[in-house]
Amino acid sequence: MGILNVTPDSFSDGGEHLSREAAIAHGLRLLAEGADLIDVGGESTRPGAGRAPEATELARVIPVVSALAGSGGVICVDTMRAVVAERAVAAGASVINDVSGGLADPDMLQAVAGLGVGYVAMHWRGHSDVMTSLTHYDDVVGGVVAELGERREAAFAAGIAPANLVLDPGLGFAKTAAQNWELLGHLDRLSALGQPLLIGASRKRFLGELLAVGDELRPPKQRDDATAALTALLAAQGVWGVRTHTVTAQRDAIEVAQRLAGARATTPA
Ligand code: PMM
Repeated sequence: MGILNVTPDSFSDGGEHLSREAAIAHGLRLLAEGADLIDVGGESTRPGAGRAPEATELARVIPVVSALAGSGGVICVDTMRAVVAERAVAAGASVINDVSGGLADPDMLQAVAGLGVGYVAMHWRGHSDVMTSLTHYDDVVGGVVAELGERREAAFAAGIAPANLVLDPGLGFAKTAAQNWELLGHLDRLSALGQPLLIGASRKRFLGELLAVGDELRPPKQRDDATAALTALLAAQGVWGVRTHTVTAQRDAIEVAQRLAGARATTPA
């Protein structure tokens, strides 16, 4: 899933694709590099960010979705708003990626059920301006499994088909770096929820902390090799997808993981 942030302030690429033309060109580039889905977002969720007004989000996202629809890739829209989801699907999107898992907008789950499209429900505890204060868990893996399980039940109760639901632990959303690693180390417990998993690790701060020199974090654009290393390990565990800023390296990582899994599955002569 290639990331197309049409925002002035996303943490690693804010402002780079804010003009409609630049956004469309970047989306086409991600598809040419082999992305299966393009995730178009018009609202930054970096820690501390405030909400973008609905009209602003619509103005950023809808023209880009319309232009990319029919280009061969699946268009996904990263939004917490039911109205944006409805307008995006009318413009050609077929998956909604909701970082709040239906918690931010009480109309979202019903809207997605009515649209009959794919839905990514991410684990979330509150908006970006407060999420760094929401990192208390007795057991982060157990807590995220329980809370994501509740979102899965709410999605099913609203009428979203099980085949249309993907779950995401929401790395960095109300989680510390150590908690992100703990979740990544126990994905089998998230898989036990019975839905495909999407993982968004690309360029995130916990990778910058891992690769820091002294107090100096590795800058976001120098976290791509670590992102690809993680992608290979995630692909080996059978995750459904990775949400990423760079596509070629992730495709290569997935090829390596799949080829190795194939070799393991064959019995030596
Ligand atoms: N991370 C960001 C935004 N949207 N959606 C899902 N499903 N999972 C994520 O981990 C996720 C997301 C923040 O990253 P960005 O600013 O690079 O888009």
